[in-house]
Amino acid sequence: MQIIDGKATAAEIKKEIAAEVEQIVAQGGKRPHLAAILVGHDGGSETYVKNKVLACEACGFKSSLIRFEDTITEEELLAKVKELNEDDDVDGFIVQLPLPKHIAEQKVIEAIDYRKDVDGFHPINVGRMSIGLPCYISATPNGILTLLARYGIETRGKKCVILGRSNIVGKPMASLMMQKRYPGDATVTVCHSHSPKLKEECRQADIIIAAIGSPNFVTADMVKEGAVVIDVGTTRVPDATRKSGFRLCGDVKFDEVAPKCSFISPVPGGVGPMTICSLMKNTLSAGKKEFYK
Ligand code: L34
Repeated sequence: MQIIDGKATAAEIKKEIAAEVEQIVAQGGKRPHLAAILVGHDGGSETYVKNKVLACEACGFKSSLIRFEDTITEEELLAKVKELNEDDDVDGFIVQLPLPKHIAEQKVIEAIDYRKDVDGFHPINVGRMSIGLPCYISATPNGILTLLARYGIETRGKKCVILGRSNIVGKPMASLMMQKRYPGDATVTVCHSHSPKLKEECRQADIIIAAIGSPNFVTADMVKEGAVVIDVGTTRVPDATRKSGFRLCGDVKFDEVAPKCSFISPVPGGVGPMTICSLMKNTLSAGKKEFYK
């Protein structure tokens, strides 16, 4: 069994990005600039956005963090999105999700200029991704593809079961794993809360990608000997023994599942750091105007 080290892989890639940025700047090019909008004080979002700002520093990017209280109106948020769309210094930006309930997330996502949508959430990027055109690919699925490739994990003709059908992970993951190239060419099954034979599907899987946000959902009896298991879950569960009062829990019951796996990604230190690293790659592409002028 081999543990997939997302933290180390992300660190390596950030070094590669930083080297490229220094080269761009040395040749008189522009330092990529990522802006992030954070609304409210959700604990997870605070941590993830802080990690994104730190990653920008590690890559040699300029970053701007724009904070609003959760009392902000939808109109005010949309006005900020418009301002960032029109700011020539900003190469790409994100609006960290989730947003407060009184704001329509989809409306905000669609207000972002797709040429600056480094999250890859805009329907134009989602559509282009699904037919294999150059575009921003959403960070979590792209981070998972990078891990599969860097660890040389075979995906061609493999049965891949994806647990969860969210717009930011499950759906794009399914479309990428079935794309006609490596990593991809897999036979993909998407399971969710209404799938009657979820356990049986998992037991037949060569690759399981768990993205349901349900702590310890995947147990040893659901995993075939030699399977590859990727854990996308990051749920905060109360833990009185920790200074923070919580610990991060994946969707996979790691201790009992790991011994059966050929490869497994841990939580923390697996997919999370790769999500941030993929956002950095997209920001570099945005700075270079790689996909859109
Ligand atoms: N707009 N909203 C937007 N873009 C995104 O790409 C995200 N996502 C998801 C939530 N909302 C978003 C993230 O940034 C999830 N996500 C994310 C990013 C980073 C980490 C986890 C999720 C991460 O760094 N995880 C670390 C542990 C961090 C901790 O200590 O809590 C890990 O090792 O898994």
